Amino acid sequence: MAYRLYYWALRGRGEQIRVLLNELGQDYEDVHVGMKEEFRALRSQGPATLYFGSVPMLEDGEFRLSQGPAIMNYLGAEHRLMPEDPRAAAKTEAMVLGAEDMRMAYFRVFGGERAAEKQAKFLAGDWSNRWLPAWSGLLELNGDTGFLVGDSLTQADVAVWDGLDAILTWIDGADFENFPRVEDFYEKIHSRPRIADYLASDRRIEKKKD
Ligand SMILES: N[C@@H](CCC(=O)N[C@@H](CS)C(=O)NCC(=O)O)C(=O)O
Repeated sequence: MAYRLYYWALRGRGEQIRVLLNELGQDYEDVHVGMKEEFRALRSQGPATLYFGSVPMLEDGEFRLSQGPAIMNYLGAEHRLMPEDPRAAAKTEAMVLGAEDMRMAYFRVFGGERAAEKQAKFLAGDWSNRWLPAWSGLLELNGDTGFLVGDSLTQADVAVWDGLDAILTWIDGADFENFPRVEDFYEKIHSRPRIADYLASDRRIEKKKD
């Protein structure tokens, strides 16, 4: 049975899951939950449907899973992208969570009052001094295989790619200057055939601000 992904009709926290399902060649139903009545109805079903009243939620038959990073790790484990070695597996999970932390940092400056000012501060601060050096250093520590853990794709690569892509897309002036490793990584994941096909397809949610 095909997976069913419940999320808004936005990229947001759902997009990394869509990209991963495409990379895995899995069929899925992309359920675009309306942000008002539909979401309220789903949430009113309680934790059996949405553990914590939030989306994304993945349905795999009878099994329902909440929390974006947990969904990424589940799909990675189910489709054998997740390394078997416990330390490598833990590192992979840590990087999926790192991508989520980076996403939260960008959500905080995404819109609202003084967005341009906050975004400029983010680019000069955490983007340049924290996130780019971290991903670059982790790629180097992993022996420049082009992946974050080991020598093949894990769900962490997709999670991080998506976080980087969101920042490049939505924050004017964001780039990879002085971080060629991160740029190479971004391009390499972007051009994987199934991912490139998905990104060029009309299933990819268009660029628009909510
Ligand atoms: N840590 C959670 C955060 C989930 C979350 O905050 N989702 C937002 C949408 S991006 C949501 O459902 N907001 C509605 C609400 O909390 O009422 C995850 O990664 O899934």
